[in-house]
Amino acid sequence: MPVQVTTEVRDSVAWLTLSNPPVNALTAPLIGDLTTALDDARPPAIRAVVLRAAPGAHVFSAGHDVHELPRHGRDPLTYDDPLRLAVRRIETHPTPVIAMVEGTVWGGACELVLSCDLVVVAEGCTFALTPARLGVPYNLSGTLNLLKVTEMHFVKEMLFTAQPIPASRMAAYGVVNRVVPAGELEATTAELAADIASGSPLVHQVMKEELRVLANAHPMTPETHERIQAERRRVYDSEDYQEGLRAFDEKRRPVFRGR
Ligand code: YXS
Repeated sequence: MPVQVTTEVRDSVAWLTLSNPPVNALTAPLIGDLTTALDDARPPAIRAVVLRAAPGAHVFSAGHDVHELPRHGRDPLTYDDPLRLAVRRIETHPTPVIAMVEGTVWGGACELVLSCDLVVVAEGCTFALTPARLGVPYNLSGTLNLLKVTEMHFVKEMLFTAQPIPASRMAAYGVVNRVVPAGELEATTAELAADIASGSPLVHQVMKEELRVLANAHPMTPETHERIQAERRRVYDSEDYQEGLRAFDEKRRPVFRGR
């Protein structure tokens, strides 16, 4: 199987390109290749990482590979799920990771992009959080990751409507750092990466970890966690969950009946 994440190193910046045509679905093999590429992109040799799709991509990533979602009675987003592994791997990577985005971003790929440390997008880019369209009970660390980067009402609009949100609104809510014309995307990202690469990698590593632990500092009792997990189980055990997956396979809009 061809490698689904390729790496090019330029001036101590590692450029990682997602390469799983036609829509960069986040399959387990792709996440494995992403992890390997990140393992090879460590300081002090590498001072910054850029995560991108192929130049001119219409779809940055269609999110979790729907065909890999469990069909019967299993949590689709467990701790060891490929998407969860990828998000944590980016969050704990010892150098800053910049997401350079063109095209459309869907589902769990939105969280993957937003788990990066900076986000630079091309005009025309959109982000769509789709669990409600697929019947998937998103998980606690995933919804927390969204809350960490923007305001509650905006998170709820994205999650409850599951509609593509334009780059301009993502920037207005502070979710992305830069919105630039597509022709300037790579140069803008390269300039940001160069600025980062000229800084102290030791300081970057400790400040990134400080920000991660502070942002994740949310007390929750074991009983509360168990209650939420029980509520999530009712969703992934539901007929609606089956309907969401069936509708995707049949390329039609789902009809959710709330059971
Ligand atoms: O029919 P073929 O075999 O040609 O395959 C089609 C699609 O089925 C396939 N494909 C995917 N396969 C696995 N996982 C996916 N997420 C996925 N998305 C698409 O790719 C082939 C080309 O798709 P097609 O014909 O629709 O291309 P298009 O250019 O017209 O449209 C591209 C998209 C991305 C707009 C469209 O494919 C789409 O809306 N895909 C679903 C996006 C989405 O809902 N992703 C969320 C996945 S679930 C997830 O990330 C989390 C678990 S959650 O749901 O909780 O957020």
